[in-house]
Amino acid sequence: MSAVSDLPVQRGAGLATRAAAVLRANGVGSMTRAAPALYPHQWSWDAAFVSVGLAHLDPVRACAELDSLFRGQWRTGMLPHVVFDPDEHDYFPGPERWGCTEVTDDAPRAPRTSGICQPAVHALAVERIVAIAGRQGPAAAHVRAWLPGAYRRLLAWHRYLVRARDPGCTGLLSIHHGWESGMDNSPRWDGPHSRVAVAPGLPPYRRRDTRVVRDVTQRPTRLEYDRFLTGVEELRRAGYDDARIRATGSFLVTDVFASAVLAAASDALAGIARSLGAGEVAELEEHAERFRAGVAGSVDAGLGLALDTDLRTGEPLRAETVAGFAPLLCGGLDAAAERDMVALLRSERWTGHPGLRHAVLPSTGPASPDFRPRAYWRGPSWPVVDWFVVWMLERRGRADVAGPLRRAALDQLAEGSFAEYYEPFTGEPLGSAHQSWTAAAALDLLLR
Ligand code: 9WN
Repeated sequence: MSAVSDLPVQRGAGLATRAAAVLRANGVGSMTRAAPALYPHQWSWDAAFVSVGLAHLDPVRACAELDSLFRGQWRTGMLPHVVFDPDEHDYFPGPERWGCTEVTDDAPRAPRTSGICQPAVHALAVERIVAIAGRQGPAAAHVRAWLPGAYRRLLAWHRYLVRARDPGCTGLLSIHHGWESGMDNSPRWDGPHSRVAVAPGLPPYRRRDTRVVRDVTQRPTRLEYDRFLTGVEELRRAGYDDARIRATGSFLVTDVFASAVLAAASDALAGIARSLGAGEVAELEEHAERFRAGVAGSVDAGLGLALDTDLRTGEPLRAETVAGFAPLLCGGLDAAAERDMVALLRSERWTGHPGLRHAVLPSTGPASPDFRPRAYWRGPSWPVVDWFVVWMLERRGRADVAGPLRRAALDQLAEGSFAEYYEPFTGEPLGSAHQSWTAAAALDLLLR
């Protein structure tokens, strides 16, 4: 592990050492808890991000992290959003609440999993692991030997998304639950969530998150949580059958951020296919183009951001959130439109807002009426998101845009608690401490 960063060298090296210690401490066998107390299982997109952090320490362990996640892959190809550690019972909602194996044969008997998915960042993580492992030495040889198997699993995952979540070939993925977006209570979903009627018969439950994060202003509200769990009941009753959910589920939206992730991940997977001499290159390139076009076509001229759509009403969801910058992740805008979007990103509505402690991207625009600086996905800045935006921009050759964001993200992380998210005006760390993906973000931003 060799530190290269814009932080003074010793500070950067110290931060990388501490980040590595967090990842190691959160590891249980070949999986890493998303966070030690709040999320004591393996989450899907967390595991992908974590695997990139781990690759800097031990590429073999990075591969094992993804293998562990893919053990939860469903027969349909779906990669579930949580793979449960069988030895950990103090989490809610756990496998019993999801009840997947009780209602569908598509879910594996073991490990137990949830019944929904998250953004498909995994092929991008694999591309990065291959790059970090390099071409020489035993780690590189291990990754090379592991890659064909990983590729087949990723291909099944991508094909599931394309088939089941965009059956009309629109270039936009639909999601069935707010948790699938990974940005659970974002104002993006306020309209659609308001139409999720909390079931009178919702089985009682006791939240665990608010016993770990005692300041309830940092977590989703009671009503939001009731709606999340109503969604779980609906999906379980539909047997986690995508076609049935599409026809009857009360929450059905396109997710422009997840669609951009799939476009970029399809580029990455096409590159992997090419390197392996696999036959699906053209298919994967077509997926990338389709979703890139879908994302680019979602930009709202007034807001200057890409918007999701409520598929139950046909209405665009006019929230100013970080997801609106989705086209910057995957490309697809013409030069003038990209210039406008970059200008918006740098403007006082976003990273140039004079109140920000660090010029990072808050989850909701600080000038938007929806902005709440402590409330989870309604305003706090999430280091994992900044890292991902930096990484995608650099991947697209936009180091000019990525550079300042990268430096600001590292300044925020230098505080050293590896918080899940931060109050953007004060820099106060919020949510979980020692969050695995935040440690991974620090490592990759420092060591790239
Ligand atoms: C529900 C693990 C996960 C992240 C999500 C984040 C949060 C869970 C929660 O934590 O979601 O899946 O209980 O709030 O929103 O993006 O993957 O870190």
